[in-house]
Amino acid sequence: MLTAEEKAAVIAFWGKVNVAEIGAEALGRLLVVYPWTQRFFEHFGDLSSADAIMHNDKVIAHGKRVLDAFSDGLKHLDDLKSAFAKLSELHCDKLHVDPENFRLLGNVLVVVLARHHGGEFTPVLQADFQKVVTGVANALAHRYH
Ligand code: HEG
Repeated sequence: MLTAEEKAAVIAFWGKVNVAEIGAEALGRLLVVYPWTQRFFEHFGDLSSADAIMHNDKVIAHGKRVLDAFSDGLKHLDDLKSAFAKLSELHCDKLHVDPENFRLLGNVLVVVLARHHGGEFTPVLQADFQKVVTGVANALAHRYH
């Protein structure tokens, strides 16, 4: 998927990312920009406006949780399918999340990283990172049946 140099560049960049902040913003923006994704989070309380979503404590906490799991996955870039097998089963069997949503979140994540990291998130790095989010989305969808 990526050469050794590309993987090293992605991981070095990721080391500078504030996972809690970026996770909260990415999940919040997913819910704002693609409002139908809110149906999975009705038990999170007030999602009635962009402001309510972006300041919702449960959204903020869950965004961190999701991105922590994503970070763990970056340690297994050669075997994302195994790394995300358990989470794939959970999202399929228990959470019933349509896997298309993994792709949407990956794309939102790239946008949020570009906003926060600007010049440092070079087009080359962005292209490599796009491959990573696609790989993670495919891995999370892999155990669906
Ligand atoms: Mg999912 C729970 C990871 C995308 C909806 N998600 C979780 C959990 C993790 C996780 C680690 C907790 C699992 C547990 O309870 O053991 N999620 C995860 C990753 C990604 C992702 C790594 C993509 C990179 N999730 C995702 C998307 C949606 C979604 C796109 C829906 C639009 N996740 C979802 C829901 C829960 C989790 C509804 C349960 C939340 C709760 O009730 O606390």
